[in-house]
Amino acid sequence: MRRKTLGARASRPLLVLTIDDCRLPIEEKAPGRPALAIASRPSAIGNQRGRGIPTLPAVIGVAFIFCSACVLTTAAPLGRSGGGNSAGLAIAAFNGQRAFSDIKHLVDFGPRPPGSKALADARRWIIGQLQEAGCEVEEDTFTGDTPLGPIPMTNVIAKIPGGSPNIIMLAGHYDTLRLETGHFVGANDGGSSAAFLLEMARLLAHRKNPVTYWLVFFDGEEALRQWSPTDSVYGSRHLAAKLAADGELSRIKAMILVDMIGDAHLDVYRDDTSTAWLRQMVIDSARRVGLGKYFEGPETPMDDDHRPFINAGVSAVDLIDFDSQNTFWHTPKDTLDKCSPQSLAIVGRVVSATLEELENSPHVK
Ligand code: 1BN
Ligand code: ZN
Repeated sequence: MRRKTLGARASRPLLVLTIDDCRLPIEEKAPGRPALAIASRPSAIGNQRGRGIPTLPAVIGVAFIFCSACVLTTAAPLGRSGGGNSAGLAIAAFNGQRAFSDIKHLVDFGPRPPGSKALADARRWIIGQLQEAGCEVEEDTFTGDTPLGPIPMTNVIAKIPGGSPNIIMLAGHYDTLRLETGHFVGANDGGSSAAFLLEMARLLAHRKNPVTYWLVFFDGEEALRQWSPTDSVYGSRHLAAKLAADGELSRIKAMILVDMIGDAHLDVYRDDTSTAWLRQMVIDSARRVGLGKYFEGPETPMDDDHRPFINAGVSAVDLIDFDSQNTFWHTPKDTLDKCSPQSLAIVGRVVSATLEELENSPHVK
């Protein structure tokens, strides 16, 4: 299995400027790695108080800095509104550091298997974050019929209205594996997907979206005893069946599932069970923004929360980095140090570019 470090793969320097709100980004640096990810905070320029009438050199200087920043914004791959679409509805820069902090918050709840108090606490926190971002939130509670008996489970759905009733669904799981032999906190497996969705919710909730977005946090992705078609993906099986029964499933025009995308050694697999056109759109978008090399992992079939939706006829893609199977996957070593803000930012950038493309595609319009 290929293992590559981000440092070796980072080819272009980061500079992102969001002109509309005049925020300059800060660079995120993990020890020993070049900066690659995206973050933002208020510009020092914007915060300076004027004192009297500015001199001509000062005016020229400010104009020069502004123009330089505009040029760099256009040139920097991570800073572009990558869709290349005509709508011009760029999604704001994904803050990898904030998503990484969210993983830490989730890990601090401890092991979060279905039905546990820790998962209920984590869910309350997730819902609070979504509401703070301005999202309308629904809890989809059901009973999972598991080999360990009936277990109460709850999917969390943030619904963000848009110009069209057609839905793009972003999804991931927030439960963690029930590991009886050790302390499993699932920083990457369960933590990174939930943290990723929270950050995307913040970005999409503050945008005028041309379509409706649903961000779905699945419960019960993990097997309770042994992964099988019936002992796995409880939350997504329940939701797909419920939406089909309610006649709402046909509104979902595309589903992007993320799983284990916080891995510091990012290598997203090309899942063979994903819908071909959608998987290709993600890869093309990644290449367009200069991040294609992170999405060229092994081509292999993956079983995950997209399965019930694929089976029901929904176009879906699973963005999953399964390289961790060789090292820390489903072991107590799945801790925060295995994740990085850079990986989250890369996936955030690529998913954002894909969304901008999707919104203008005949598949969704
Ligand atoms: C993802 C995270 N999965 C479990 N935890 C699904 C999966 C199952 C991935 C088997 C690979 C193999
Ligand atoms: Zn798992």
